[in-house]
Amino acid sequence: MRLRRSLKAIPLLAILFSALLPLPAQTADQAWLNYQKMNGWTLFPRNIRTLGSGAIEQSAMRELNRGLGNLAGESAAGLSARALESVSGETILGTAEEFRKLRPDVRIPSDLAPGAFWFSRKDSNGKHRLLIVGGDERGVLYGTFNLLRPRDDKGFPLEVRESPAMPIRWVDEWDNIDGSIERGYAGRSIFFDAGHVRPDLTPATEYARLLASIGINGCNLNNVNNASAFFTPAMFKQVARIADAMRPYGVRVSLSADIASPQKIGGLSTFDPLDPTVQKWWSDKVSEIYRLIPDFGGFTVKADSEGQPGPASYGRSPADAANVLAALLAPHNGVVLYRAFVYNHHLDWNDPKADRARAAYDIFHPLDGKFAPNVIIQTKEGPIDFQVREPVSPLFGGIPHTNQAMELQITQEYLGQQRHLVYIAPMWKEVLDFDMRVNGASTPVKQIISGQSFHRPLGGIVGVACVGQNNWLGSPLALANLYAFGRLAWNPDLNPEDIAAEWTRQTISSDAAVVHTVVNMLMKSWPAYENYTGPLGLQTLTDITGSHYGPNVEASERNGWGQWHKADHNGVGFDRTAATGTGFVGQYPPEVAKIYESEATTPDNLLLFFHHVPYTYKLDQPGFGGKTVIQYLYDSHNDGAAQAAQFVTDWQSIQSKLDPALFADVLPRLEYQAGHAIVWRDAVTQYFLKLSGIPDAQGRAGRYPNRLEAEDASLTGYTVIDVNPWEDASHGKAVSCGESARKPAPGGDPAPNSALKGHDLSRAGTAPKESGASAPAATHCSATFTYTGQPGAFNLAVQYFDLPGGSAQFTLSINDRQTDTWSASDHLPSQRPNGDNSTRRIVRNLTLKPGDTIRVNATPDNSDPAALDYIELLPQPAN
Ligand code: GCW
Repeated sequence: MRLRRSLKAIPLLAILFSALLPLPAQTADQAWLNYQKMNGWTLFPRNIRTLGSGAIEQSAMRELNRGLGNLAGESAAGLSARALESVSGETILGTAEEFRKLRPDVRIPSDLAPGAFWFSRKDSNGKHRLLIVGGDERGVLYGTFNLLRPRDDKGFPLEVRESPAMPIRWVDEWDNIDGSIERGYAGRSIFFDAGHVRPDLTPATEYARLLASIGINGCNLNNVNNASAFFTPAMFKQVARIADAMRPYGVRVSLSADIASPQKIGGLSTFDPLDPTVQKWWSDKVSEIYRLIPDFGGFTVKADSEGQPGPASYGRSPADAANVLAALLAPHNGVVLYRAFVYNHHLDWNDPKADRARAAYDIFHPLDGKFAPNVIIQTKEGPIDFQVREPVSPLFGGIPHTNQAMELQITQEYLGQQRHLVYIAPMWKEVLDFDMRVNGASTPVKQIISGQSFHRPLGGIVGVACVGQNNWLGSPLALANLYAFGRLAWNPDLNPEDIAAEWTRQTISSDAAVVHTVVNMLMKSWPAYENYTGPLGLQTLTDITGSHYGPNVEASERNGWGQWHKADHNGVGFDRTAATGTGFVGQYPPEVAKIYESEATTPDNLLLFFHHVPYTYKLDQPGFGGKTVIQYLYDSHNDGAAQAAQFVTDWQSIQSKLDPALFADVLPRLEYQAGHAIVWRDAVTQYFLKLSGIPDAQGRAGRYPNRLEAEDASLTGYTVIDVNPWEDASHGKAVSCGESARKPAPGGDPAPNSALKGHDLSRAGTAPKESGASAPAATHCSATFTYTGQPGAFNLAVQYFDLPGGSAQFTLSINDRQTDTWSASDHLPSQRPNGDNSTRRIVRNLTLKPGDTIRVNATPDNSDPAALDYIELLPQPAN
């Protein structure tokens, strides 16, 4: 699909050239800037000119011409006469200042702020005139993109005036200098490769276009971990090329800075921010950068966090470190985004007062008012780490004399890593709208970070995007998150559902049924994911010391990382109250603290974040059905998995209206998600069934009547293994072919990028060693099951583990007749069979009678031992 779309958009010569290149460069058309799709939506006079000659204004004009190109192409094919007529006249673009100077005859608003725009369409003397006026050049560009955006049925407005809600609207990329991306799920970096900036930066320009189209004005290019390698003269020169590539779209670049750089790469004996030689080092670096990149945005800092060094090594505070950098950046209009993600990752799980959630407030609240005017404290939206649901970080209410930005994660680290459909905007919206009640007054978080509540000059929102070479975010529907992030950064009052519709019209189709269905899928996706991963404030019950992907309930206990849920035989949840818990609740302003302090008033969807309750605690709030906590856990996981299955049906229901390539790209992703949601459902419900000893009133947890377990089958070559964690396999066991032939990755099973993050896996205690099996390696294995049920027609699910490092082959035969064959060639996390890689293959329309044999034949490949969990007979849908 990517190839096909981009080919449509580029001229013939480029097609000829591109045939010689290995891969077509990705373009903004693959996301939402596809004017072919938006064709005919916006009619504007074709005679276009700009009053200024600046690069950004020229980009605006180019953008209109692109849109027009499509319009012209379409005209022959049937624009109505009226529509054609309406495009005669003139379109004029310019900043307010340019209009005042060059076109004093034209009346424009007198008070457009930077980034703001006004456009108006008028008839005068029988001619149409479209004016696009910006508070500055960026405003002209933002107005242009706004004009080109397809709207709902209300049609094209005659006049629009908007301004951005907050000055900082940035994306962060966690790109490493070698081209890998921490928490990136869409391939390699578009900026860096093998220690250099890539020669072809067309994708960087296309990315800037995408960002500008939603009003994003900054991009921090590199990972906050291990940033010092970027601070060399050679690298600055290369980064300047990226700045050049993005500048025409008004996107300023910035860099993550490693506080220890003066020592790590500067050869100094110290990195104490208050040491004069250290300050001189930074000063030289800042001068060097601005010589090359005059509009450089500034530095993002992760310090004293997860193994990254920081000022604490010298007894200095974050304010000391931030202010030193800020003083150097200030003359250039640069800023420091100092991250509040600072916590001790060697906490004692047995200490009832230890609480990672407290860290940001404990560290930064006492520093309120001590930061320089161009420092912005960048705080993750919740107090832990981008979990499926967290309360809003109390720090937003705790530093009223400090500039603040909220950090959100667009890349779906804990939200299914772009393999699961999760539209995050509804979650962001809840956070942005949350009223902190600072000093007993209305202080919604969106107004705090915009600077409005406490009259701060700076503030904003930062989205960790981690785009890569594979269609920006990997999965086509995941792009709705990048789009929604920008739209909410521009205007946090927008409604996520409207944004979803807007995105769908631009990206997929404006057909009413398509918009309805896709929006419905998007809106249901976060609740579904929350339901099957970690409801009631439990957070994503994943392997928090490893992949952050599949289920691993036990991983969030007994480790130093503080992402705990404190489940035991009697109850579950983390007591963070002031009265009996860690006191975290006391960090909120009194009105909010009062709500969270009591079980009864804490919203049920956050209950277990704040309180430890017995499994039999009744959830009385609307929507929770008066269920006990344990029954709600069982029900929500079943509901979530059912909803994931429904996404497949929803998508199929609009097949005839979809671009076939898009349909075919998305369908298997949704099918995979539906299968993985079952893995999640079973893992979490089995786990809590065993721990609590309380059965599921509906009898589902731990009981799988239609399953035939691989360990009970007649096995040739296969050996029975314990899966770890046990809850990731049906009854804790699976079979594995050629165990001894496997070469696990050295050091066991680290998290992707764990070396970069500095996650201390030795402390985790959850990464089991490989079994030291010494049996000779099998090259083929089979598991044979005998069907004993009623004759009938079935779909059959084969649940196997698709390990990385090899493509195991599977075949399914009924009575020795092969009915399906496939290879396990996905690239899922983890080197061992577990919930990260447990995968479902559905074979449809089988007829079975008693005595039939069902055989799974498997051939392992390299480090993929073709491990198998079970087969399951699914009743066939009526049709
Ligand atoms: O979410 C966690 C991630 C790390 C990340 C860290 C952070 C860049 O697991 O990969 O490191 O947060 O935000 O600094």
